[in-house]
Amino acid sequence: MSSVDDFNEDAIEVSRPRTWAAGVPGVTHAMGPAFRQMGVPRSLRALTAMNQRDGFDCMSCAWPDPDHRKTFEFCENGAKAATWEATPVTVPTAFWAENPISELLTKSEYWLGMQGRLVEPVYKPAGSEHYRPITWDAAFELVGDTLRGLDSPDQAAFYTSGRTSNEAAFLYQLFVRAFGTNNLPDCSNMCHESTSYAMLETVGIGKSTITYADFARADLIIIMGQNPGSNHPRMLTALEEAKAAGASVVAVNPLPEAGLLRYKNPQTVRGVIGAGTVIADQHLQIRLGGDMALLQAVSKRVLDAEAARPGTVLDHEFLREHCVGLDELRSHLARLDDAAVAAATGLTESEIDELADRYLRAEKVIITWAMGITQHKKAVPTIKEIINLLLLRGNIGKPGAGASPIRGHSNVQGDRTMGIWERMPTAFLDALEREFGFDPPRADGLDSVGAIRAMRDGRVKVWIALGGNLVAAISDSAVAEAAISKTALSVQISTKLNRSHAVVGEQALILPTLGRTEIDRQATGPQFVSVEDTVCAVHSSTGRLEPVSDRLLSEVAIVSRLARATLETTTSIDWAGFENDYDGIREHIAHVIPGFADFNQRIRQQEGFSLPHGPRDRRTFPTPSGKALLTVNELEPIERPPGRLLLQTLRSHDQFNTTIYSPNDRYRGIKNGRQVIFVNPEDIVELGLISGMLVDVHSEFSDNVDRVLRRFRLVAYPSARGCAAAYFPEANVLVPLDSTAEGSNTPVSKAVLVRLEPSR
Ligand SMILES: Nc1nc2c(c(=O)[nH]1)N[C@H]1C(S)=C(S)[C@@H](COP(=O)(O)OP(=O)(O)OC[C@H]3O[C@@H](n4cnc5c(=O)[nH]c(N)nc54)[C@H](O)[C@@H]3O)O[C@H]1N2
Ligand SMILES: Nc1nc2c(c(=O)[nH]1)N[C@H]1C(S)=C(S)[C@@H](COP(=O)(O)OP(=O)(O)OC[C@H]3O[C@@H](n4cnc5c(=O)[nH]c(N)nc54)[C@H](O)[C@@H]3O)O[C@H]1N2
Ligand SMILES: [Mo]
Repeated sequence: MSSVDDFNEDAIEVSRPRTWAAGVPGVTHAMGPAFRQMGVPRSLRALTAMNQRDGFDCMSCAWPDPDHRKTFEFCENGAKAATWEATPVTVPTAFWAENPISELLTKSEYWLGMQGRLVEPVYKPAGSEHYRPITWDAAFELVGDTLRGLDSPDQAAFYTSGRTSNEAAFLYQLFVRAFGTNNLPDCSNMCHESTSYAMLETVGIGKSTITYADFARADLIIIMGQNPGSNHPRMLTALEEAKAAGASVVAVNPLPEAGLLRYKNPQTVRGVIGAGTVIADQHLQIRLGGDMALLQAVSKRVLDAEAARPGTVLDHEFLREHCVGLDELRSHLARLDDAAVAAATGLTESEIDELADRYLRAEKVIITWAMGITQHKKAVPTIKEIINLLLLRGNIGKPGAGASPIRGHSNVQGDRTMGIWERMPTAFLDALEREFGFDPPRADGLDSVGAIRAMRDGRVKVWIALGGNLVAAISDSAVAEAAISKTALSVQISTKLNRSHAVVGEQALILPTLGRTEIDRQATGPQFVSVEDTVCAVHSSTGRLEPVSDRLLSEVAIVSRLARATLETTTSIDWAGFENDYDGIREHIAHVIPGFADFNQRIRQQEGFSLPHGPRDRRTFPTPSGKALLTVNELEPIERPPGRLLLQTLRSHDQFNTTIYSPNDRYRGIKNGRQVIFVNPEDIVELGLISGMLVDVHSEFSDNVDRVLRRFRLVAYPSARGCAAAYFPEANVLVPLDSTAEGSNTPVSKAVLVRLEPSR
């Protein structure tokens, strides 16, 4: 990013990485910052309401709630997310006159976030260098007039970040489609899109096939490309419980991530004073992008075992009744090249044999995955290989077994269910048409990468974002910033400042909104919203804190008023009614979206409810053939010329996506800085570099544009050989916009070819 960081590279302190992680709060780490920023009463009210049945859903990840919740049902990083939102600090009116946009452009994400909550709508007129306060009415009128003035609705794009509630998301897509476009890019395009594509094609539904309870019933849990210790800390409790019930755990990861190795649960005596629980029984330190080869090699061993002991290894009944493609898969894997597998994975035959043995010994296997799998060029076929391996032994649709993508944003899955997708299926559009009596647009809209291209090329002129920070989150930062700067109007609906407020169109608006922690009062009284977690469970979320300002509007209110300002006379939809009473929105959701019948009644049940899922519940696969598909996927080696490394971008322990809580990454031993690149010590020697020196990181793509990160500190780190790591979002400058995953169009943020040069 071009912004100056507050932490200069000389201040960075490096120490040994941790070998264990704590999942649920130790008082020191989780409660300390909360008490300091919010004061004790507000903190206690916030944190004790988090993930409770009558409280709000934690916004830090999509991990599900267990049936038996504890008083403190949150983790250290959930506490950081809640305090970041619930801070009483607000951006003062004088801020806008004091800080021209050119000044905001020099600030880091950390600095921007620390300015506090946004509390008044602000407007940057054409030709001005400053935002200035504007009334809500004038802001809505401006958006409505601008949208109505476009030549076509397709000249606008409407982004969503995955923190948005079901109710706001449903209303937003309704507004956008009633306006006349399917341009609904979202953060999922950069996240689990590859999962959605691969699973939709193979099992007919792009969502996890397990429930929370399945973890404790599994014999084997394989965690691929995921760092739960930092990004889904409450998952460590589920893994600890699974281990206590006899499961074994395998981690597949180029890094020895703290949470995968050992877990100390601060809510148990053993966790506080003991050595904790060893999480991974086997750690396969795979090369970046090697997973597809590994999965094929394990599936081949399964098929070989069946050939040696016919009738005893595969789940023949399941394969016969529910799957197609076994013969093709068998003949394809018979030709698997062991040397290609070794080169791609960097693993030994015996390591792969051990994993295959574990898989064969287990009756019930869960495979979980996240960004280490989804953000590769070959992410979609890799996930199809996960499905292949599971299907061979019937590990889908039985207790304790299944495919479990672990989603990131707390309601990213629900937003998709509600219709936030640029290519919703015909059945959904038909249902909208029936319910609301207008003809929704049918042509596919733009995804995130497509929207940036369209703004770059002048095809999209209005950019509206319901949350998020797209310029920072997407690849090719320079191109993305230039693209948004070309729009006629950019609108950000946000809780706090970020880079996307500094990268603006000719005119720009910031519309401040209530956060999930806050009480949402409307004409008919306080409202609650709903969310869907990573295992398809839907439950309510009720804000418990006094709003930080009485000038804020809820997301639902903002969307409802945007719709009224844009469409008032053209539809008969009762937008104002929705704002007054969210039950009215849920009533329509119940009619439009399968699985939501009696929504208003069932969401008020204590537990919420679980959405129907054919493969999970009844082994029915809603694919065109009605069967699960075993697929044939060609391995393609990732070329790494001599003197080059493969780089992945990942999250530190003290960030939430583009939000930076602190410059530290405790588990990886980093303090006071983020401009670091982690490289295996033997690679450092081989490259003729010295650990601790400053290097420039150049990516290498065929377009020959020099994309570079300057003055990054080289940190010797026990990564797989040939593989390096740096933090997202800083490293996004390295990835060209057109480098996307095949099929899903997700930016390729993992396994980026780079060259390191000593900084001058
Ligand atoms: N505290 C906190 N929580 C979060 C977030 C956050 O930023 N902060 N973000 C949320 C969001 S939106 C998401 S999507 C999730 C993200 O959760 P994660 O997917 O855990 O996020 P990353 O930090 O990208 O970590 C990627 C992991 O995959 C590994 N990996 C990278 N490449 C490969 C590969 O080729 N093969 C294998 N096997 N492993 C690989 C990396 O070493 C790393 O451990 O977390 C969510 N929760
Ligand atoms: N290189 C690289 N790039 C990546 C990734 C990676 O691993 N590597 N990960 C990708 C992934 S998985 C994701 S999900 C995307 C994330 O992309 P985004 O979802 O666009 O980014 P966030 O950083 O989560 O958005 C944070 C902003 O949302 C706003 N916000 C917070 N809470 C609320 C709320 O309640 N309402 C509203 N309206 N606004 C709110 C705040 O202003 C905050 O600054 O980034 C992707 N980009
Ligand atoms: Mo994500």
